[in-house]
Amino acid sequence: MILKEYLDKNKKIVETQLESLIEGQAAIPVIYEAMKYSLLAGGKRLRPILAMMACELFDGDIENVLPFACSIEMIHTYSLIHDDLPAMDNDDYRRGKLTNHKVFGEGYAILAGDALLNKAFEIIHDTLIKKPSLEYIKAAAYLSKASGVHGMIGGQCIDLYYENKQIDLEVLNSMHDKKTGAMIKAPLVVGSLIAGGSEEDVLRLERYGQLIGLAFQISDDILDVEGSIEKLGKKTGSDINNNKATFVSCYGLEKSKQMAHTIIEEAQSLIEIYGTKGLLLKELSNYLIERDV
Ligand code: GRG
Repeated sequence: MILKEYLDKNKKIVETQLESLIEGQAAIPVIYEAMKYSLLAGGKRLRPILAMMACELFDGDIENVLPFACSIEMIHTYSLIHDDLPAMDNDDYRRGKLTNHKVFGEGYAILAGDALLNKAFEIIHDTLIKKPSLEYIKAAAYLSKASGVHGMIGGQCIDLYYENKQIDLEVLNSMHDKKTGAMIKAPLVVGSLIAGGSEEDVLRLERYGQLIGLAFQISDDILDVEGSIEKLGKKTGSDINNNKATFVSCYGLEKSKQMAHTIIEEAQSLIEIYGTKGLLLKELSNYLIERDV
């Protein structure tokens, strides 16, 4: 199957599932509207799709990985809502719409992010109750760490700390490995674990995730300079305006593009071992640095 078909098909599956997971909630004012507003606002659904691809690579059943995949998208969406707040990046547009706090106010935006994070772990725990296998528990534990201080939140803290300060390249890499990379690695590890991949496979997919996560971040920095607001659905130039150190500000545009290509080649060589079964992952890694959205 070609990549575009796969992405379209699985995006629909994820979105249908997200809608049903967030439907029929208790009648508490505003909060569900605020949660749904951002969760169902589109987006590439890259992270859940990575979990599905990893699961299928090891012949796992998509139904089994779907609760984890949707939980990962909820955690990702919460991080975007919080990242857009005035106290963080202070953005007005996301996924082509006004940001959550612009519509519902800062209080509800903070709570909607918190609620999506809690909902994600509620879904995971309900899944563990139904299927308390060691692999599922390992997947849940990995995701908890990846989204916390040792992963995404830690990366965001480094980012915040270094605003308006000089950052060395080692710290820049470590920041992105945590802030962006952790939530790209997590779905690949989770998908592999759920499908019963071997320890070696899980580690290989984790390394592959680390590499494509880095390339994805480089392309994000490039798009912040070269991308268009219409396609991206958010304003560009936000890194420069917020005095953020990025790959582009450290290395320049051309070198950043070269670096992204080299990193993707290394990622692709890692999964060569899976032959034609790994072709979708290979195509996806090309898409990550060629995208305009
Ligand atoms: C806990 C207060 C508090 C805040 C957390 C951790 C955090 C805020 C933010 C970090 C998340 C972040 C914005 C990382 C950058 C990664 C990135 C490139 C996000 C955009 O992902 P895409 O392009 O977006 O996949 P779509 O909209 O397609 O899902």
